[in-house]
Amino acid sequence: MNHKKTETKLAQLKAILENHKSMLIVLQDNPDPDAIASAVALRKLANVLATVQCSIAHGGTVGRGENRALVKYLGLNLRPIQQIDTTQFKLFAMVDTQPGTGNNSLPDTIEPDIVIDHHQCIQSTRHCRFFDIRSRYGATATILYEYMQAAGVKPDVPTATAMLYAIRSDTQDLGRDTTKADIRALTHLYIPANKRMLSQIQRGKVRRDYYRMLADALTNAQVYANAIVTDLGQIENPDMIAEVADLLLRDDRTDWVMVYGVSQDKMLISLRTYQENARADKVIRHLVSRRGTGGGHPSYAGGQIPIDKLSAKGIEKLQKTIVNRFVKEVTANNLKPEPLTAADSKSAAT
Ligand SMILES: [Mn+2]
Repeated sequence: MNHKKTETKLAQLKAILENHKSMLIVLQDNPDPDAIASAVALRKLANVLATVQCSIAHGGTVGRGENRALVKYLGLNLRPIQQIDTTQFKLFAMVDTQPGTGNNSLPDTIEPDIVIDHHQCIQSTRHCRFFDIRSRYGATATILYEYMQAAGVKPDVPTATAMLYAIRSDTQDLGRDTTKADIRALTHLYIPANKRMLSQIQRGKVRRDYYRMLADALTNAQVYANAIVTDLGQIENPDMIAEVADLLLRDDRTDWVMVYGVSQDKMLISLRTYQENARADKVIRHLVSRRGTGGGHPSYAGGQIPIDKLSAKGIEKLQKTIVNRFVKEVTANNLKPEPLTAADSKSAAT
């Protein structure tokens, strides 16, 4: 997006902020580094442009070791949205997610005033007072970086570090779904960022049960020609789904991965692909159609299906359906899967 457009947007944003004393910034459930960094950047802008006090809230948990380390480093008080009295706020913002996408927990009755995101723009967002959706951008933090630059606001060291990490993690070090804007933002953020802290965050401590979950995920992984599917079962840490998906995509014979698990009455699904011109965001919407919600980016996407009304058998049936749809969509039909970790596995066809 050109500089002029960012300046226009910034002026609109400022005008909205100026009339308020406080704002609730809502993140996606189980927020990732991009959501966290974008919230911190928006809070900074709100403080500088209009002295607005911000609270940051989300559904789900921050489970991934790296993300917990990031939140700790930022000294951030992320609040569970269920514990927030939303009537205390007159101004609501959403970053890295949009109203009605199914991956955030802002009550449907509240329409956010401000939406800044890099996923495909959805209809309900167009009703909001202010929205800036740049679906080609690799990270929401890149949009916020451009706002800060246009506003002449320098990110402090922790904010710069978080934004740098956000862009690196959403684009996998500029390797997926990246634009020139992301590269420019990352280059500029690199100088002020705390590189040693960044390295420590990326090697954030994990809980002991991480290794058991990982072992289960690998043992359960099934290979369907060029695709791997694995079931994490009931999980306390939904971030694990995305983490395992990234790990499995590194298999040298695989270009599609689907990982799923159950958390808080929802079946959660992550998709990843290496295939050029593939559209993981479209595939996920097909997989969850009429049952849940899904979205994302060309090479990575996620979805969720409510299962609170299903029996254990019903859940099993649902999971089978989703796996079948996925396999049919991305591989040659009628393959018999084989375990990923079986000795000397070549391919399902042999
Ligand atoms: Mn993002």
